[in-house]
Amino acid sequence: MAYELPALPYDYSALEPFITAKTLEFHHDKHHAAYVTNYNNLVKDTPLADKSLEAVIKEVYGDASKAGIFNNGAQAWNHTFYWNSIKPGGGGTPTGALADKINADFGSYDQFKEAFTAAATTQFGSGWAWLVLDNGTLKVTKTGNAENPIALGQTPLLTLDVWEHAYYLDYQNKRPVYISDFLNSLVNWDFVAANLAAA
Ligand code: MN3
Repeated sequence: MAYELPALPYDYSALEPFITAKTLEFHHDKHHAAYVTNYNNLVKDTPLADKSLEAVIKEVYGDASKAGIFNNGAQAWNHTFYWNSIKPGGGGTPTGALADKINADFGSYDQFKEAFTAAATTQFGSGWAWLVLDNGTLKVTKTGNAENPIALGQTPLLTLDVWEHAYYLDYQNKRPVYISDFLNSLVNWDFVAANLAAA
C-alpha cells in the first residue's frame, strides 16, 4: 500500500505574507511530493511496503544499506508534521495544560521561545527544530537532514523546517526572521496541545 502525499491543510495563499503561495507550491508539490514518490519506489515489492511510515522510520534508522528509505520516509513524515504545525492566524502563546507544561519544564514561555529560536538558528545546514516529549519532559531539539524524534524514541509535538527550500524564496538568507514569524504568527498550538494530550 503506497503512502499518499497528504493535501495541504489550508490554501496555498493562506499563510501569506509569512509563507507565500509560491513557496508552498514548490515545497509541498515538488519537494514533499518527491520524498513520497522516492519512498514508495524504494519500498515497493519489499516487506516494508505494508508497514506504517512510522514503523519503517524506526526500523531502518541507522541501517546504512537503507539510508535512502530512511531519508525519504522521514522527510515524507516530517513535512506532513510541519504542515500541521503551522496555520493561518497561528502563533501567540499556548494555553491550558500545554502552557502549564511549558512553564513547568522551561520555566516560562519566553524561555521556551529562546531555546527554540536558538535550536532553529544554530542547526547548521539543512534540518529541523523540534519540541518533543522525552521521558515525560518537554525538550527543544534540532536534527540534521531527515533525522527526526521518532527515530530517536521521542514524541514529536511541534516542528519547524529549516532547510533553505522552506524559506529561501520568501526570506533569502534571513532564517532568523522566518523563525520569529513562525513563532509569532504561524505556530498551531492546538496541534501541539493535541499531540501532548495523546502522548
Ligand atoms: Mn522541507
